[in-house]
Amino acid sequence: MPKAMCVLKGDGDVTGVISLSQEKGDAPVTVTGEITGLAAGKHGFHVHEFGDNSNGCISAGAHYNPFVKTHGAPEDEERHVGDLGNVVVDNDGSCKVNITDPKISLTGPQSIIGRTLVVHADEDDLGKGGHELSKTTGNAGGRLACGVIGISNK
Ligand SMILES: [Cu+2]
Ligand SMILES: [Zn+2]
Repeated sequence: MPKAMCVLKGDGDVTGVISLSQEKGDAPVTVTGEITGLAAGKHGFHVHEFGDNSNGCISAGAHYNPFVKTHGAPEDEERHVGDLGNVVVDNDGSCKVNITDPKISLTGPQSIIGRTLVVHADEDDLGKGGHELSKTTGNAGGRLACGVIGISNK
């Protein structure tokens, strides 16, 4: 089964290790792992278009959006493929990621391998916040850490 890994790093103290797996090409992808260094609360978590971190997380471009949709929640039909919603950080600072998503894939022409996972400073409003950025980024703020999604040997 296809498996992938992503190590999140940024300019600050935020780091993370994320594993991704998929039973077969059209099955949902399971995204699990742990992120440290984030403030308590919700933080936007997305697949961005490019596997380029040459100028930091900003080089990863916009949310991965091969079907030219508007930004939304993971459960919405109208969403970017890369829209994974928010990760939640407990009051003690721990953040366990456990997402199962039907729209991302690790195989085929819309595979996310070679693209970038980004965790943001602020909560993703899932397109519903009424801010001018809600329909493109969820107004999730700066990019605290990111990493290119690569093929895993585990
Ligand atoms: Cu993002
Ligand atoms: Zn989006």
